[in-house]
Amino acid sequence: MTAHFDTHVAVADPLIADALRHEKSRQQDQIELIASENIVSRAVLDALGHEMTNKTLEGYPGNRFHGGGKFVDIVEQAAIDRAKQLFGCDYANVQPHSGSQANLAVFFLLLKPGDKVLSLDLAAGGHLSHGLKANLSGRWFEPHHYGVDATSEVINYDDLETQAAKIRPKLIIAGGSAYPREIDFERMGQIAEKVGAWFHVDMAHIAGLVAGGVHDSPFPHADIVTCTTTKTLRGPRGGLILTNNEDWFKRLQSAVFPGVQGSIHTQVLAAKAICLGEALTGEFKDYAAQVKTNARALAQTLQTRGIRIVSSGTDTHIVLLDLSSKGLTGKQAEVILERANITANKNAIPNDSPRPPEWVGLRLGTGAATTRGMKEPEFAILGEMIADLVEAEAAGDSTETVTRCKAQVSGLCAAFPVYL
Ligand code: DSN
Repeated sequence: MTAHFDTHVAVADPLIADALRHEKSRQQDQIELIASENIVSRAVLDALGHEMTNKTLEGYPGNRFHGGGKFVDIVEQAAIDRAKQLFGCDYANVQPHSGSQANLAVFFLLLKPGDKVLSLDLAAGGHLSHGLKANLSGRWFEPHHYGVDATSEVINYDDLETQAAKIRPKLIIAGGSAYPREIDFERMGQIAEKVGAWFHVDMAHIAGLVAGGVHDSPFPHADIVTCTTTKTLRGPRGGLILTNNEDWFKRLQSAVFPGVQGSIHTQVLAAKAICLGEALTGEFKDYAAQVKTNARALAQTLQTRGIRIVSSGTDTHIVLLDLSSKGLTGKQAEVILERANITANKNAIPNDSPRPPEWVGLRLGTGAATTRGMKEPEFAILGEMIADLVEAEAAGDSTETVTRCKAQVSGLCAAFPVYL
């Protein structure tokens, strides 16, 4: 947090200053294993608190509806150029306020109300913006979902092909929030082509792994790609849309603005440009590789301790635990971990209950703790602690284990500070 924080916010609004201060300490004192989180650089933080936030602008660089935009133009053009370079594509829209809004703009571009969409089932790791009934995407379009193989818990592309041929969707979506395995974008692109569907990849969770070259790129297989700049890409809250299709791109600009958004979050554009620049460095490639290595180390430790890992492992930053054999729900595990200052979230696993309180999954992710500098030995320690906590809670007596793990977490947090 910048130096003026303590004075300006504390004077203007003590309630909020206090909450901000506590949140900052919480981030230092807890180990973050929520798979969608990360720790942005100081440069990204500074941009988010910059006076650029005062600037109202609509439109695109060189073609704005308001005056005074020449410096935002520089920022937006840099973000566009860096996104294209990073992901190897011809066109980028860097304005979406979130991943869900990026997806909404894609639907606005490609679909009419009632069109069929085929996406990964939420319980198999999909995302709510891909056709959940409670989301606009599930109300305005006709959602169909593919799952994972009952035994391997990995997408069965032959089954997907059969299903797609039967449904004939207008759009096939790959990606989600809790799918731990590498997605075969080439095969999915072939399936989409065969059934006459467009192929949309939402790489929100894995964008940093793609950027770092440790996960296959959706290009050239996807027609259109969305992502967030948070998560493994380690940037501000916001979205991107990428494509190689020039005809679409012109319409896509209008689909984002004025289609689903108004004015730009100008300061976020600056933060996005910075994060995309950071992701182009060799240092980021090393980071992305370490994220994957750490996830494997965590999964291996937990597996050795008898906790079932959905799909028997991971190819990404995500490790999804099935706690049913331990007799715990995901929520119970989330609570016991948090008492020891480890944060994670309950999650559905394939064929889980439709009721979130009954879910038996716990989702872990390695992005944030890897940014703190933790490597395989620390992730092995974390795995042991998680297994200890789960077992103690299942046995009905976790007090001592919580106290011990909390002290261990405190040591790790001191050795690996969030900001140096
Ligand atoms: N989709 C939610 C998650 O994965 O946690 C938020 O990004």
